[in-house]
Amino acid sequence: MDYETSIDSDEYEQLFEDTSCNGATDTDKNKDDSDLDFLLDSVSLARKRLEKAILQQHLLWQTESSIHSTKIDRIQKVPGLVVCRGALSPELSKLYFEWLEAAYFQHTSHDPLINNNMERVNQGMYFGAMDDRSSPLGYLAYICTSIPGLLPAKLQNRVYGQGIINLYDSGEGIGDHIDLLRFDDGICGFSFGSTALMRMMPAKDVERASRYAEEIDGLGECVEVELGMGDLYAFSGDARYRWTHGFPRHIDGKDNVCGRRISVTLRKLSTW
Ligand SMILES: O=C(O)CCC(=O)C(=O)O
Repeated sequence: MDYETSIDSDEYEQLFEDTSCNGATDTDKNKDDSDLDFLLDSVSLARKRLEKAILQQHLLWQTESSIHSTKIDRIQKVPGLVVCRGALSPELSKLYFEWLEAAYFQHTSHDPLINNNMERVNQGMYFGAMDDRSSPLGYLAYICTSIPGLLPAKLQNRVYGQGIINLYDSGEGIGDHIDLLRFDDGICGFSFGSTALMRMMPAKDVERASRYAEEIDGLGECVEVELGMGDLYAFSGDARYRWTHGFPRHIDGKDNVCGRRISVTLRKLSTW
């Protein structure tokens, strides 16, 4: 099985269990089989479309070297925070969004309050070397290593080993936190779908902030950064270790995410 998808073995078993334990008829079983086929087909179709576009992008870059002239913004108030607007084209970003939705969140309702008695699946994980740039996550990692200045030189050429895929529907967010210290310096994130504001605050207690989201007090001024479709951000140094980041559910009484946002963050495990 493609281990980048979140269709885990429990889910497969559940599909088959339901038909064997409940006196299911052949018709029920055929329906479940066809649901499963449909699910797998839609994931592989979305992936094929994306991989084709990635290949075309590679060919384009070989001739235009545009990746090397990609512009980055350094957010002065947060040392080590860099944003690269439109790191991925709108077309490619759309294909990423469709593939991520199909592969990881196929059964997750757009309404966070509807869960069909199941735990809401809003996160997927990938472990393994992301060194194949023809694969969807490998290509994102390749971009992070290729844009000059995105990360300090010593962190630039690396193989990322962990990806987290987060889903946010309207009114959802993630508490202010610092990523676990077991991950190395240099964390990159891609934003797909709806625009959202990322909030960054200087952390009082780094150890605590890396364990307990939302239970920390910021030291002072917070910095908000808008992230849209295809944008890439990177944290190193202070931005990684001394500032928290989070996506508040609401800002000025309004939903921060309106619609659906999916992010992919890439990390490398620390070697200590
Ligand atoms: O959604 C994002 O861009 C950030 C996700 C995040 O903070 C995390 O996975 O730790």
